[in-house]
Amino acid sequence: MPNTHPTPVRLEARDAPGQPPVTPELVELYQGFEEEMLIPLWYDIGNLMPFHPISKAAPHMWSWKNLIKLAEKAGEIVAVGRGGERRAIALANPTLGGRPYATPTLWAAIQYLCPEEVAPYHRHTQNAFRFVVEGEGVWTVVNSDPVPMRRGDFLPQGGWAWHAHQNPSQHSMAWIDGLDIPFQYEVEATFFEFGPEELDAKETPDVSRAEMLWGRAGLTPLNFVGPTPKSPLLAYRWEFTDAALRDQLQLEKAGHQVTVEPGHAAVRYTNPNNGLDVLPTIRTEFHRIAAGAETAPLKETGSSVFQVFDGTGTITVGDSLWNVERGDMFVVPSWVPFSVKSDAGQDGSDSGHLDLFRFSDSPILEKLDLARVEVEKN
Ligand code: GTQ
Ligand code: FE2
Repeated sequence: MPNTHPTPVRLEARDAPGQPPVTPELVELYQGFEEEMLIPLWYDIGNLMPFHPISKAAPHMWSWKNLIKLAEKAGEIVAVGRGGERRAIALANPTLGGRPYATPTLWAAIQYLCPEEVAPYHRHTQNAFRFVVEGEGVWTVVNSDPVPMRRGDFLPQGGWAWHAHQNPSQHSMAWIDGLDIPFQYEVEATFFEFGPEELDAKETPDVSRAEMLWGRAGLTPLNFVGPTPKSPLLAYRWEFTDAALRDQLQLEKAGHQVTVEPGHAAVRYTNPNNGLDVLPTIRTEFHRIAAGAETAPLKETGSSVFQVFDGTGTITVGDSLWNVERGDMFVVPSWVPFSVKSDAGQDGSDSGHLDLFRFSDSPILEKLDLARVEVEKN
């Protein structure tokens, strides 16, 4: 949390390279700066204007086995309802000051809902999404439109939409949330409102109204209120994502260059009404690395969070190396080289690719002309 008490300026005249000689006049000058709340550029600007980004965030991995165990325990002993709002447990990056920040801009959490529970309506300026790595039975309700959630589904919820979650089923369900909470907090642009305690839509249809209107690629309903900077499509179903990736790899095998690199198929979730990212601040993608394939080490400005959807492999982020399996989540900080290797399929077959869900703050960097990518030279 930022210090809301005034912090005095402290300037120590010191004998160091690039610093003026320490004289009584300099000491007096620095006292004047302190009294007037001034800091000269030459004093200590090094880490404010580095030659390249040096992230405060650490590469870090959270194992799903541990996350789900603790979420289940929270389900037993922590109620969900007005005030706390959500049984969401945030990933706290170890070098971000004990705050619930996965990266300097992104919130990532595991959320858990027990049978017959309802997480009540609220809305906020923060953009959000859900991604389901296992289970089903919860409907997320967005502006009165109930949207069922199942394994592999991606469900965006743009800022300021009313949303609640209900679990009419007889089993508990977990999923992950991604939001731009840290970003909006740092730029001080957040608003929040409680909604009604009772859900207006109690029905649990198989298909959301959003999918009925927007769920067919290339077909835009003529009678809609636009523009829609946040995606009006509220669910991107696993069957489509899976088929798109399968077909990319199949076309590649047939000799067509359609993948981002050999053995690496990928799709971005986009807003069907403008072709841009589903949310104005958060990019979301799904990557499939064929068995035995490896990605080129990349450095990018901005930060990402990944969740392993399926398969096993090795992740390298800077000096960190992790063996990952289903559900595991990890952080790639800004300008830290990142690469993935998918484990070879059993007995050399090409089954058993590594499937990765990814979200990042790239739309923010792109809008501000700050996006840079570099292939890491070995
Ligand atoms: O489900 O509405 O992880 O408002 C954090 C804030 C989830 C939600 C989070 C939220 C929600
Ligand atoms: Fe929310």
